[in-house]
Amino acid sequence: MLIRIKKASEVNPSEITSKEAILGRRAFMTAAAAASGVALLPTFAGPAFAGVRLENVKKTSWGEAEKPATLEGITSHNNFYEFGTGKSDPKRNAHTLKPKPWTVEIAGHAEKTGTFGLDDLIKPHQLEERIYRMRCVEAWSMVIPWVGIPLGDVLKRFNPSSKAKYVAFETLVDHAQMPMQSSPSLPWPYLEGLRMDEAMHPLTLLAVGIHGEVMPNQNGAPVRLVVPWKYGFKGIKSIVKISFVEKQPPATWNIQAPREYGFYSNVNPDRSHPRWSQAQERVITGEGGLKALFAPRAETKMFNGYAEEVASLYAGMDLINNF
Ligand SMILES: Nc1nc2c(c(=O)[nH]1)N[C@H]1C(S)=C(S)[C@@H](COP(=O)(O)O)O[C@H]1N2
Ligand SMILES: [Mo]
Repeated sequence: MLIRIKKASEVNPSEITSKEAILGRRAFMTAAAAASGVALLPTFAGPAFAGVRLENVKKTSWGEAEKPATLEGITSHNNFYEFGTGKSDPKRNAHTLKPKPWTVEIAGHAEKTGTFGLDDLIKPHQLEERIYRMRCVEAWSMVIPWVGIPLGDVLKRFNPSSKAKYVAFETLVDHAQMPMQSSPSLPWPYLEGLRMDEAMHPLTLLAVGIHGEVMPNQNGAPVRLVVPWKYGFKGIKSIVKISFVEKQPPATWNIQAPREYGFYSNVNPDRSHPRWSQAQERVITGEGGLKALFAPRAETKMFNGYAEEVASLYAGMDLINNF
């Protein structure tokens, strides 16, 4: 059966509910309930909803003065090595990812742990929009209107113990859904980590949408991390596990090339990458061509412009050596 998905602008909320009922809810409930024993409603996780608006997203003042890149731009120039190493590979290949049903395991030093359906971790009514400038380590940037919730709001419900000094994240491993995991371009799963205070910082998000729509597969559906003062590779996609850990956890690019990519990865125009300067960036808007090469140049700011919010996290630290 072919089901035509309407453009977001054509869909009204009552239709979304009935689409859920028809397309996914029963199958999802069965699978998710079997996996976790919890009743779950798939409100934003799933390919059936690609291009469908998220409802009742609270607007915030974050980035209200910025002009976001187009959805076309944000979904056409990606890094997601599970779908290939080229910027246009994820758009072409990520259709094999099945973001529904989706569960996330919460593990480690916390009072409560277990496996949870995504809609149990992030309630649709909690969603807010925040427009953040995002800076890739490859010296390009984009302004992205994320939909999500602060990561800390999710984490604190599990009552992490005093042993939880860091938070570790893992992406799905599934060679059928992520065919390029058969290639050794990176060690799998993709791993990332944050210090506990970074994870709990109110700027840090778990995002489930972009431009008011469910997260496109190539951007890390159904749930990915967003840390706007760090280089883009900290923003791990398609997360299946979050662990409270005592020691600094492994992070993929740091393992892969420790001289080039540190654990902190804070945006820092004064700390060059060994092979290129980080002082400037190409601002990709998605208008007038998607290629970073033709995008206008801007000066990169310390902590990607979020110094006022986050500099205190690193007071007294040498940010050249702790890069
Ligand atoms: N699992 C996974 N997460 C990932 C990556 C990846 O290859 N695999 N690439 C990272 C890099 S280098 C960047 S710049 C951002 C890009 O996010 P975007 O494509 O949504 O702009 O995702 C990050 N998260
Ligand atoms: Mo990146």
